Amino acid sequence: MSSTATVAELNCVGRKVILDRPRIMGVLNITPDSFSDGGRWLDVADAVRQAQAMQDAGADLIDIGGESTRPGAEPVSVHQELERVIPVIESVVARLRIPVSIDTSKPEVMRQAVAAGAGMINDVNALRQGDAVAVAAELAVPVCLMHMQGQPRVMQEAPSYTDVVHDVQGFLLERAHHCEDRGVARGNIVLDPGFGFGKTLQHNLDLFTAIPAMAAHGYPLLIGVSRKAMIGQFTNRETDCRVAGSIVAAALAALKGASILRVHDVAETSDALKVATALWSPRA
Ligand code: 7PM
Repeated sequence: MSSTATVAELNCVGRKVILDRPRIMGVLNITPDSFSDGGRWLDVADAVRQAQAMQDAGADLIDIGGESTRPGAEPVSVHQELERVIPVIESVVARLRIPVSIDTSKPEVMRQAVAAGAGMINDVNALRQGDAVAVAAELAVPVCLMHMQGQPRVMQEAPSYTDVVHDVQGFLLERAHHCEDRGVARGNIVLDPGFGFGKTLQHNLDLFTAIPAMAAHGYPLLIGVSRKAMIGQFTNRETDCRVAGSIVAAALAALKGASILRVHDVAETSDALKVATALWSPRA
């Protein structure tokens, strides 16, 4: 008997991400410091090299962001953000075969990034800024709606929930339905509980446990735990030494039903996912 179950896929302006197995989104941060006078061309070339290395290492998507969402970070202007990301998106899209997602909350950046070739929107603010929902509907690209309590500058001060899983799930489903009502295709919506965004360690643990329940709503789930504080809380290691902890967390998230893992260490995560999926339900 042949299986007839259809596999979900994201169509990122023609570049497809087939969700038949856990997929990897590689993080490419365009840092402000790198934009000193005269260094611009070199910075773009370096970003493209990093993106190419991630594709070679097994990335299925590259997430490009120019606005720091780090707890305590200061906001960045539309102009600054565009100046950072647009040249990189153009070069990366021209040279790589995998799609690029734009990590932004600003509707104008979404527009210009997609015009420059980006095929997906990753918004930690779940399209709550200005006319972001209308823009996403018009651009008709996949969009990741992430949950965040508070704003980056203050979100880790006193995270509080009645029932974190219930609250986060309720928020994400409400946003998804709101977006669908305004013209975003259901098949273009990806959900993300937003690990570390206004969450204590216990909140993160409760959400991690609930990955199967959250994945059961039918929207692909994106999970980002790479190098985050939670990994440091278990291992007592600084950001740069959280690779092993991060790949274990990514593999477990995948086994629990996550569709896309947002990671910094693509090669290691790629191996981990291959081994984890092979050994979890062996076919031979
Ligand atoms: C410092 C602390 C710098 C934390 C950057 C971060 C997510 C995201 C980020 C996520 C989605 C990071 C975060 N995290 N987008 N953007 N999901 N969809 O660790 O978990 O990269 S920024």
